[in-house]
Amino acid sequence: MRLIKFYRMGQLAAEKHTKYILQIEKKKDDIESALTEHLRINGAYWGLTTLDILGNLKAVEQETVISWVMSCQHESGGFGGNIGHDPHLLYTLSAIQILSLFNKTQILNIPKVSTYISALQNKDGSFSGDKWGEIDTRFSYLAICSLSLLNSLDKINVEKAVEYIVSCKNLDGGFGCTPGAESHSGQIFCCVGALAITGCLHYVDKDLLGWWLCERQVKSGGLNGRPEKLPDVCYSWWVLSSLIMIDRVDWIDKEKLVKFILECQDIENGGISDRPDDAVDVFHTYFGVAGLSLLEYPGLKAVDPAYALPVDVINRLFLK
Ligand code: GRG
Repeated sequence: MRLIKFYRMGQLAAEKHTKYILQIEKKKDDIESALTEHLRINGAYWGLTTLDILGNLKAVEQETVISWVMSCQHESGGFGGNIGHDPHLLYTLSAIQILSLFNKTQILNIPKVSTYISALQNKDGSFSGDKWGEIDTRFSYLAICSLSLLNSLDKINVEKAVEYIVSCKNLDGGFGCTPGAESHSGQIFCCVGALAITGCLHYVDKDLLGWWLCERQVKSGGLNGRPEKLPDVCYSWWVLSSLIMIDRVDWIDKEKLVKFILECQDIENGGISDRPDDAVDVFHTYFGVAGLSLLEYPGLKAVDPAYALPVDVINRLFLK
């Protein structure tokens, strides 16, 4: 019955999206590639995870990817966005996630990587993203998710880290990047994700936050990131994963959201964009495909809403 509903509204061009992702690597000279050179490892994570959700990770030359990822590691233990670039928590998580996809985290010097991450925790429990010191709840998520995947959460003060995240909770039930900062769906994903990973979801006011999150759905069926803003496929990840983690996903119209995501596909050349008829990119292709997976669209691997990796990858890591 549910399958019939999905097919009536247009289908996911899964093969086209696979081809689109596989050809990105070959187009190293185009403008998009030049602009994203500094965060290539992050783009690789989004692309490879999308391929895995689509069941096509085998189409990638695993050894080449792994040796390139390892050559992005800095002597401090952290990873840069590309070879020779400075390390940052974002790229360090992407490297760990890529190695997790290929079941290869054991090739890491785990104590060294976790020392790099734990050194970025500040006295109040917050995290800086790199040696330059900016603080943001995104960095709390990056550190907590990375260390959890490496089974090394004991290397940080988890209690303090949670305390800092809770101090960023607002009266509307959402979370911002620092205490008192406006609630935004992206930050909410980071805070709720970090609280889910550390077993601290009891700090979330689930009904209040659920209400704020479900109000992000606009007429077209798409979701926005905060009040009065335009819908964007990326929020099919940030909002939906948060709603699932707090068990309030039934509060939105899922069918309308599926339709919105499918309308953002480039049916001819593959890839998904932020809104219908805009240019596609690898990030929105992940957000669309992963969003559809969270909505239980047929034929896709299930994704873990906190770790942003396929559930089978997470089970393989934790049930070992
Ligand atoms: C592994 C899934 C995963 C994530 C890593 C870096 C990170 C952790 C999460 C980022 C969360 C975040 C802040 C997402 C929002 C990104 C975004 C679209 C910001 C745009 O903000 P505005 O103000 O857009 O330009 P709006 O939509 O509010 O107009």
